[in-house]
Amino acid sequence: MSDVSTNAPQAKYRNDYQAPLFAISETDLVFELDDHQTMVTNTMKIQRVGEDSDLVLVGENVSLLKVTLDGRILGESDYTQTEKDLRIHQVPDAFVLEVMTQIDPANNSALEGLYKSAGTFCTQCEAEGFRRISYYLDRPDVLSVFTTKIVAPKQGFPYLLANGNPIAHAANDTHHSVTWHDPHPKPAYLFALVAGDFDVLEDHFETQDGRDVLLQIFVDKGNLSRAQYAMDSLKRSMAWDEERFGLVYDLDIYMIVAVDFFNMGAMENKGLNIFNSKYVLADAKTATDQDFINVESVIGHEYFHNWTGNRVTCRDWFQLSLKEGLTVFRDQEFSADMGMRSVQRIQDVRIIRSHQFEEDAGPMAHPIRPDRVMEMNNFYTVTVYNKGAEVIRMLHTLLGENGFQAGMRLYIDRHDGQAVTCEDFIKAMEDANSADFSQFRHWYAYAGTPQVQVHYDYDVERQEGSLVLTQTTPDTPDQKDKPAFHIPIQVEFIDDQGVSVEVHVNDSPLDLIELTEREQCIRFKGPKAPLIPALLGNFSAPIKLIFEQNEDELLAIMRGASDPFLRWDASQRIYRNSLLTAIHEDTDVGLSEAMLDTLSSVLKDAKQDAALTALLLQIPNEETLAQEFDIIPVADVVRVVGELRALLALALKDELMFVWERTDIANAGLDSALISQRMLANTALGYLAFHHDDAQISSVLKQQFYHSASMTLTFGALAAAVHADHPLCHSLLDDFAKKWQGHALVMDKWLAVQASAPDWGSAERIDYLTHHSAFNWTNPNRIYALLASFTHNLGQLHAQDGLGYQLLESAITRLNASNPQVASRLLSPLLKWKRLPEALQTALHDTLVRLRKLNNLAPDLHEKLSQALEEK
Ligand code: B3K
Ligand code: ZN
Repeated sequence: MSDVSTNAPQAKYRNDYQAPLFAISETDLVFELDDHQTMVTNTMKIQRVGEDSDLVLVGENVSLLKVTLDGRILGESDYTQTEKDLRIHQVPDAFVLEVMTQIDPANNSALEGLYKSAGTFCTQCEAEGFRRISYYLDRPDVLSVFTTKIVAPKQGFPYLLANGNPIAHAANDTHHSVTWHDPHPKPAYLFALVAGDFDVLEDHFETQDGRDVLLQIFVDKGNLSRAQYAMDSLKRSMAWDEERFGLVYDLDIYMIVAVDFFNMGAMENKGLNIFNSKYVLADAKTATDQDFINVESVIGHEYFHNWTGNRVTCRDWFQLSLKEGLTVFRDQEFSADMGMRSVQRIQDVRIIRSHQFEEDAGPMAHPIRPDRVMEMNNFYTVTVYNKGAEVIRMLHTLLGENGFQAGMRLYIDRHDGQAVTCEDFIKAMEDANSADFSQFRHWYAYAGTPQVQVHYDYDVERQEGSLVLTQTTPDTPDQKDKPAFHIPIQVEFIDDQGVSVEVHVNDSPLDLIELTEREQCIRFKGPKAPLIPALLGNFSAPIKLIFEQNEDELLAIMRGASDPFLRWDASQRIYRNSLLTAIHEDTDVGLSEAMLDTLSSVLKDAKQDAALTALLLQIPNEETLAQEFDIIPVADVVRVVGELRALLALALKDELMFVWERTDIANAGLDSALISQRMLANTALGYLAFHHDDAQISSVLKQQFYHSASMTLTFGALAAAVHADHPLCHSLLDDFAKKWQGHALVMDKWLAVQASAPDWGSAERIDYLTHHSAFNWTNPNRIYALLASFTHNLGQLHAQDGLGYQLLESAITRLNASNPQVASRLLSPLLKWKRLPEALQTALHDTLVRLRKLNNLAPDLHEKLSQALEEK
């Protein structure tokens, strides 16, 4: 039957939450590992905690072999089995249930549950993967004490790992086993098991309460030296969490295993993190500075989950942001404290503006705490994670560091060992600070990006000014007529000398406006001089500010604001205005002399922070510009962004060369000054490479590509050449591939740089690359590098010939069957069909309709397609 509606997956609603009817105090697991016939014996001590009813356990893709209740083997009449659950009739109030299942890890291409990654057995159970291992109460509010015995051949599997501490070993001639016990009750999604052969990097950390923690990082043989940075990052994370949050590690061992096949970045399983090797392995030869930064941030993120996620977990999956928003905020602060705070902040904002605002404006828009979910894996989104972190950051802004930390302490004291809700978190923040966040709660409840319109007036004679702020939030698919939000807006003012000055409201300095009304007027007193307001300092709220300021005003902010975010933001507003003018007036892109002079002096100023200079020079990309339009004029967007790049390349050539020449290409050190210098060198070369016929620039490209000590610069040169379509790009691509073939993570860069290039990344080229030996349809990293990069290449994805859509349609069709989570990620950028010009709109709509009709459409895709096609 091909009727797509018969087996349609069902949506679940947050408001339907019901507490579990049974508790599982202990879970005893025995795994007898085998590629295709792994046997799992799951012995649970179960107690009834709710009303009298059958016990319903969930399971997917598992073969049930035997069920035993208090020692009695159950017959067919004792239970009912459906495709997704196992209902055991008439169970007593307390009993021991043993469920034996058989699973097939080697054929598990979805990488959920127990699967094989190259030669390693590993698990991924969040969100609902444990049910692919055994029948269970697979929900985060059922916490159990786990004991796990792993039995495997000695050959090939010398290391057998699970959560907690090892408590027993056994062996015969061919097989061995290790038993692990985790004393901390946990939901099944935090369960983990690994079996394989590794090199192990070991170290120790002594906690502030005197516990000696053994730290182990397991990597593929031969990769030990590439794990050192991850180890250092782990120790920094542990120290930072003690220092800044007062949170101390709670087991004697902390293990990290790097695997090559992994759908996401990493997983915070209790005491046994499993990582995508991309976020563990890094050395100067193979990793860029950004890779190192990512390793530190993901290592930190997973470590910080030990308290925000594991010790205090989520009651249900609608509360995902409780742990993710908070933990992203914590990892962002960690990175900021370790490295360059302002650069970190600007990069975080770029993610919100380019990806979260886009999601918020599309068919899958959802609040950070969603109300309706069909496939939970679809909700590991920039909204839940990154907007979730912005919401936490707003609480931090409103309460200050001390008030926020007081709220954190109360939250942890109250809820340690519990599965709780976002409401519990806000309540703790309120109670610790005697604050009222009733209106602030709207940030959890409503989707969409609030817009704040600003009117400003200043009377120099009377030294009085006013700001009138009006807020509205657009309708999103399930929500209309939204209430006013509680929005913190940080402000500063620049005077006619170009310096930041204080203004006052009732004699107190005005630096934070709390906008709570739909329209609010703030009156203040200032100096006897014209004043320019600079609003939304540090991006204090995830909103769109609509405030027309002229270029002189923006340049004054860019030169004089004390907040680096505001200086950068002013530069982006100037670029945006030129780009939009060129589209609206159908003219070439222009940039004023004043702006070019400002950029030129920033480049020539040796005292300027090089990283910030680089960020000031980076113009909005095509995707960001596209957000300005209801109907995206794809060709115009591509044209003007390209023109502005060329214009800057021409106008600033000497200055760019000047900063490039100051770069130390032989030093691969990782201190902030060197990282900043490389960032600026790559940005400069990115423009210089537009000079195709200039011998000096060709030689600079070659020098940076062939003779630098750091992958950051080698790859930067390649990216510059490919993105500018420089004649050298062919030979650089070839030489890079020759040198790095066989180094999958490095070759991912080679795939990604082509897929994201405006000229190079055509659908034909990408299609060709899917046949290259560096590509592999079963590994998510390869697919993200090539195909996900392509989905963000606006001009090529939406090319007139429709080849971009064809390429994605066939990739998604293929992945629907093998790895729906990955398929679903590729689908997201295609959902905005309504925002494309007519011809593209029809072609894209037809593509979505064909995908919707696929046989065995995975719930992940079903949910997105039915939302985008507005099925009701
Ligand atoms: N919690 C995991 C994500 C699991 C994703 C499941 N599809 C990684 C993280 O946020 O730390
Ligand atoms: Zn997380």
